[in-house]
Amino acid sequence: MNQILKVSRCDFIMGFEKNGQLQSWLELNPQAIGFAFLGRSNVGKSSLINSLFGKKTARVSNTPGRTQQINIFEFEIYGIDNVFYLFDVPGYGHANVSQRTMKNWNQLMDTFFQLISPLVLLINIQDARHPYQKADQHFLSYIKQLPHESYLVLNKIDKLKKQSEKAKLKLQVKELLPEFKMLKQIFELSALSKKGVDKLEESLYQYLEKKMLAISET
Ligand SMILES: Nc1nc2c(ncn2[C@@H]2O[C@H](COP(=O)(O)OP(=O)(O)OP(=O)(O)O)[C@@H](O)[C@H]2O)c(=O)[nH]1
Ligand SMILES: [Mg+2]
Repeated sequence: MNQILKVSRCDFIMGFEKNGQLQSWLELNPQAIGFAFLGRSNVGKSSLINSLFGKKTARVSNTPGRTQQINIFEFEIYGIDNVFYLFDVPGYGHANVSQRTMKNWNQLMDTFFQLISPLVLLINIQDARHPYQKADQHFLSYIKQLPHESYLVLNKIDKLKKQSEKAKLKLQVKELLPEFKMLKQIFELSALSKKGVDKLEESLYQYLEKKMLAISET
């Protein structure tokens, strides 16, 4: 079996609500290697983070929009001797937040995407039951122009019961691909039942290995 991502340590560093602090951190870490989890509110970002990095890394909630700040963690894994970074980013596409919150969120995101190390993999999580919503389309179009690699994760497949629903998802994904070439891989999984998570773990390990090699060669 191939190596998979097995986290030996994951520690919370800081939660950023304000632009200034976030900017300083990102400027100090231009070569950070790691993963950013991004998606609409409630798609299961925090749940997936917990299933990969340990039970209580991120906060899971029933209230959409709960994660309001960019939380940064540092982690180490078995097999590669280095410190990596994990970014839990608040969900995009909120309907029910104040203008002020929205403005703050937009500013944080602008800073994040302008300064985030290009070695960070952008992991876009969508809901497998209804992927590629308007907000998802905007988001994918936005990250298309960035130098980062990205993955698409379709979460909550445990909720797809019918064969016709699964077939529909396959078709939707196929249509997406030609437009978004920066999507290196697509995963269908359930953060809840863990089905399909192992394939992602394998790929995440390979990603870190590849970036370490790239850095050592420069
Ligand atoms: N059935 C099912 N439920 C899930 C899955 N993943 C997450 N959930 C549920 O979806 C809800 C939202 O999960 P979170 O992990 O908090 O979602 P989030 O994307 O971090 O949400 P925000 O932080 O608000 O942006 C919770 O009730 C989870 O238990 C899954 O794979 N299957
Ligand atoms: Mg969350």
